[in-house]
Amino acid sequence: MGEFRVLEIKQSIFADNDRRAKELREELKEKKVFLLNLMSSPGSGKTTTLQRTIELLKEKLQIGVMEADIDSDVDAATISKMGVKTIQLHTGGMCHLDAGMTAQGLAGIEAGSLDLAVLENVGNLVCPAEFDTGAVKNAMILSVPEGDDKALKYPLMFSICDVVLINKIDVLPYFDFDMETCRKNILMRNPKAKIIPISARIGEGIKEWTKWLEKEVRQWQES
Ligand SMILES: Nc1nc2c(ncn2[C@@H]2O[C@H](COP(=O)(O)OP(=O)(O)O)[C@@H](O)[C@H]2O)c(=O)[nH]1
Ligand SMILES: [Mg+2]
Repeated sequence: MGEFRVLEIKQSIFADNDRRAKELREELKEKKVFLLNLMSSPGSGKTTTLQRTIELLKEKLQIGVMEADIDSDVDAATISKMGVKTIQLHTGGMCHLDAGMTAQGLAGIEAGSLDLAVLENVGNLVCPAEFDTGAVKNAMILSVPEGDDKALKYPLMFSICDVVLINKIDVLPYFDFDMETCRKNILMRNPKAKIIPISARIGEGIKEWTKWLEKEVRQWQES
């Protein structure tokens, strides 16, 4: 049998991406642009939460949104109606965004003039957690119908998130979802996680979330 080398491609992909993500964060710092990476399963409420967030913050912050999707522009069409800069990023089948793709999106949206750029990542609890996008903070949404045990099943996603929004609390009476169990499971994965129960539908909790976000943006810009 001939000799051959084994190349650990995955590791080199991650190392390259981590380097690019670090550079991107430094560029964002210089330009005083805060990048939020918003992740969740499909249908947990990323786009709806963004709509509520934009309503409360668009008079205070210049906001731009990057809508990542495998192949559609439904969410970009929804968000662009809110009167903020919007761009659709087609990943061409990829289940996540990496730092290079995010940098292309930021250039496409001319993010230099923004206070807050939001990346709505591809709906998936696995792949997006593995790739640092260069974001200043990672947020994820877990919705009530998905169950209170998700942090046990997707440990990496919960461990890399700074904030977890528990969405769709308006439907709590109809699901076997225990808020305290959910909190306990999240904090077991990530004791530092900020947890905010919300309903993007009726607006509950959105003020607390936007207050947290605005404070983080100001801190990033002033530090
Ligand atoms: N009952 C309820 N439905 C919600 C809430 N937030 C979003 N939805 C619904 O959940 C579905 C998926 O929401 P969407 O924002 O598109 O999720 P995304 O795929 O994560 O962007 C839509 O039918 C929304 O109207 C909520 O707080 N409560
Ligand atoms: Mg969406």
